[in-house]
Amino acid sequence: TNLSVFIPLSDEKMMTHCPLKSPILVGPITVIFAKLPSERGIVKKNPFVQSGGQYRPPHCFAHYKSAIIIPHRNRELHLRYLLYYLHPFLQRQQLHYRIYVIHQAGNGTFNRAKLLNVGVKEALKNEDWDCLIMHDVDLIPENDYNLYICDHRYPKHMSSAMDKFKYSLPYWSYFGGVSAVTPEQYLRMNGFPNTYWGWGGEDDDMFMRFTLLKKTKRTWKQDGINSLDIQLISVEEAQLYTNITVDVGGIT
Ligand code: NGS
Repeated sequence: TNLSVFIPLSDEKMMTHCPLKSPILVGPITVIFAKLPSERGIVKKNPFVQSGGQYRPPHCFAHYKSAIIIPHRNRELHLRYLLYYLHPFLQRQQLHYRIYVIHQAGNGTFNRAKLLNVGVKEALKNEDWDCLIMHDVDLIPENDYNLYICDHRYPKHMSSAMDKFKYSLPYWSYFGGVSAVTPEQYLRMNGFPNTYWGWGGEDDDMFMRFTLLKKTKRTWKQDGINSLDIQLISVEEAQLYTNITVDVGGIT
């Protein structure tokens, strides 16, 4: 007979890549801090976000995989607003992403860069991310044309126009706020310094790792991911983010 048989392709096999430019970007949005959104409310608004704060576009293959790494302690309200705005922002960019919150246990001096090192290390256990986005908890992106993806040639500074700096840079080498490096760039710069306790300086050190100036010139090879010394306390998959708690020790 001339009869043939066929097996229908599963949805996954029929799925194509997302368009190179996401068609659902909206550009600038108005960020307001009126009523604090509830965690449940955010979960409801983001039905495709999976446990651990992970998302893949449901109808197409993402071009880019970005891990968002947020150092954190006692900034629950900031975190809530950030999650409220960040999840939809990343989904409009049609990224495969996961949000990691790195929580510093105890009351010792905060160490942002060390928490970032922990976040990178843990994130790379989950997935071969294309891009690591280092994100302050108190900064909210206002325009989704600012794509949370990496540039393979250079580390990228994402928050180059912040309201508190009148939408320009406080100084030309400013690398703080939000910045993006590929895992390859991260390894090449020996990660981030572990030795900046309390506020300030660590982002300048991170910047210097590429230009190798001043103190960093002497320290970057010894102080980084190769010297990271921490106690991991827990890794939990919350609904809106992966919650990593770590004891980073004290001033050494
Ligand atoms: C510099 C700090 C940076 C900091 C920047 C902006 O002075 O870590 O100010 O700070 N460098 C040193 O302390 C060496 S801000 O205005 O955002 O509070 O990011």
